[in-house]
Amino acid sequence: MNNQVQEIADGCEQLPERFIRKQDEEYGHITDTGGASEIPVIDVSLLTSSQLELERLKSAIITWGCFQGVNHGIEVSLLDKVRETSRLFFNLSAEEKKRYLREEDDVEGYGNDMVLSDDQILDWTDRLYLTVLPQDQQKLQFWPQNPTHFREVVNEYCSKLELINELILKALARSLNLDENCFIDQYGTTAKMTARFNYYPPCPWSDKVLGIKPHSDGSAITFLLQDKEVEGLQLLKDGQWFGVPVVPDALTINVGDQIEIMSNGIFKSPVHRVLVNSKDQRSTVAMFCMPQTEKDIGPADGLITDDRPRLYKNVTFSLDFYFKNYQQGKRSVDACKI
Ligand SMILES: O=C(O)CCC(=O)C(=O)O
Repeated sequence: MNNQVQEIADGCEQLPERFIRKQDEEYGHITDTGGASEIPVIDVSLLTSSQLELERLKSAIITWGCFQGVNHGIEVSLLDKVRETSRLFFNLSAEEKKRYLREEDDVEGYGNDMVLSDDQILDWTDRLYLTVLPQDQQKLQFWPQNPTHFREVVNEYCSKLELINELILKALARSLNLDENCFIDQYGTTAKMTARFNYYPPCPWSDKVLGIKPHSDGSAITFLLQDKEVEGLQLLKDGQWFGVPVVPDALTINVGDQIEIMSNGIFKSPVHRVLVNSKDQRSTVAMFCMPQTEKDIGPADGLITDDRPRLYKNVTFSLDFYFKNYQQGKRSVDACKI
């Protein structure tokens, strides 16, 4: 198992080779950036009542695969508690954090990249990865006991996200003139939510590393609670990288590969990456909502027509399948195309 990036960053005089990114292998030789993006800000509270907001949501997801959700109903004090809880965990001593270390061949727990090949480039980040829903699948041996309120805060946050997730899935279906339960029905009754607490230490060689390599998410919907001050997330659109600004109190919400498949490619699961900062640390909390991993999903019947034939096979999204593609810099969803 590698040393944690936080430890490497603390005592590092030379950048270890394994972290040096190969720009020419990252999604087609893209070197320039499109600057700050204009990712639409969507009022989540209007999605059940306003046709205009629904149209704006549809356009945001078709164009960017992503939006900044405001008026989502989660109190700012809870968002702050989630950030604080994450910060307190990463501030623990290396020894204490290692009590929650993931196993070598699994993602769940504290650690960094699973190394699947000798030439794999490592991400400049440490993470705590947990299954949060359904609650009976939580592996509590990986849940920090310090800070003591960790579990309570995370459970409260994810029960609120569950409601927003349902609202958005229904809104996405309605925006395509489908029955509003069309995507939710594919979820089945026990949907899954996983959490990734990301910590990016400052890196003196910030232009030579990536916090997270380019990838799309294997989820249906992802909710990202961004750092309040430090930016770093970028989205790939039309061959250019665009920075995703921090919008106060917003959740940055993107669709993942499973919605791309269910929508028969109308909605795009965006490729994104994370840059790191040379002076400031950054931390974020990503929550991935998806059907259970053994659940078969496919394009909605109502979206397969003579003009738009089925573009994807029916698939189950296993973690192995996802992470193999991720580490090779490939979108899993592209492997599902017919
Ligand atoms: O930290 C971020 O800004 C993005 C995190 C992310 O893409 C992920 O955890 O998959």
